[in-house]
Amino acid sequence: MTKRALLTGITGQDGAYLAQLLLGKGYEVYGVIRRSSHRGVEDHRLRWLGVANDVQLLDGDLGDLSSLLRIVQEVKPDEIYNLAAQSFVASSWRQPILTANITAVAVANMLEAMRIGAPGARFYQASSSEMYGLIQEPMQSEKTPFYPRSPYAVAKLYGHWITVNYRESFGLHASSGILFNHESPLRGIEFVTRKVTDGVARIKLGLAKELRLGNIDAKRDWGHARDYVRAMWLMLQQETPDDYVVATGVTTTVRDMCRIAFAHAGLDMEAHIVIDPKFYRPAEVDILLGDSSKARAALGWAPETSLDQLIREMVDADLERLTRESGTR
Ligand code: NDP
Ligand code: GDR
Repeated sequence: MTKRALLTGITGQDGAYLAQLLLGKGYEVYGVIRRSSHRGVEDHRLRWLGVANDVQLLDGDLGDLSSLLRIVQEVKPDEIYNLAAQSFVASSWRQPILTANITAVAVANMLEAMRIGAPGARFYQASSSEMYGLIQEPMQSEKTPFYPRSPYAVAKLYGHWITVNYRESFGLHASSGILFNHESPLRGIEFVTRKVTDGVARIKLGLAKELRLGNIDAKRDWGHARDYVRAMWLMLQQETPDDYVVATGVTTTVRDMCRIAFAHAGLDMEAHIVIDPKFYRPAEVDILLGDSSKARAALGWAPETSLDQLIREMVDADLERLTRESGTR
């Protein structure tokens, strides 16, 4: 029997890589797409991976329970991956209520839609290392206490706990992946890695002179999205639902990540970076470093891409795209 997977957030970075992975495994892949999104622009990631014609997109919005119920009843999915969110931390201070509605409360919408429409399905919730916030332990595992530092992280905590609660209350096969930062050439341009690789490519091609950044002393545990969606799938293949940290176990400053990008393009970083307080956040997460030993042991998961390889791949992709777009060669 062909398995059916339903993805929210299919037009985002992880949705695109996960759709590609699942199609490769022979799944029928369905994705929720909001009409307020401009199709053609918003599914550019699926096109970049060459899978846009192989997925079936259905109108819906995470904030609209009726649309989710209809979709779940129509698709009858075996697996549901809830990836949709207002996912940009900096925006969550500017749009705290929207962030709460979509990143927090709407997780209950998706769980309710599954409980009513497809109670036998398996559910994945996209939880986040941002939930650790103000760090309580040098390496963060499933047992580390949470201390959220942004409206986004507060919202993700609700999503995390409502998933655990539905598992414990209703016996649903619901798992939560506490994923540390993961990036790719398909990363949104507002996130720091992509902002840097796009900026470096622009400077290299003479399209820009400087790159304005905020707190470059922040440290993150960065991996490749392609590796991380594999962990999502593995979680739903387990007999028993559970929560897992997914991380590389290496932390790097934004400054050193920039160093990799500038060096790869043969540019002098000090000559181009400008620190702009506009990009400082009201409260910062200074450092994240994940302990993914549980996922490694129970799922047999391990990351396959180093930060060096990841950033070089992103710089190359941005150079290629901008060269094409600007007609520079
Ligand atoms: P993106 O920001 O790239 O994608 C977010 C997706 O959510 C988009 O497809 C967007 O659709 C969709 N979406 C937003 N609002 C709604 C809505 N109201 N109804 C339906 N869909 C909506 O995120 P990523 O792919 O990077 O991340 C996937 C998930 O994992 C998110 O929940 C994120 O918070 C979480 N996460 C991400 C990490 C990372 O490092 N990437 C780490 C840990 C957790 P549209 O195209 O229409 O805007
Ligand atoms: P993050 O990712 O907030 O960790 O959330 P982001 O790339 O936005 O920031 C990482 C760190 O870089 C610092 N920084 C800047 N960030 C941005 N975006 N722009 C800048 O100019 C800049 N300068 C410095 C930030 O202050 C921060 O410390 C991501 C998202 O994908 C979440 O959805 C996800 O849950 C977490 O990762 C894990």
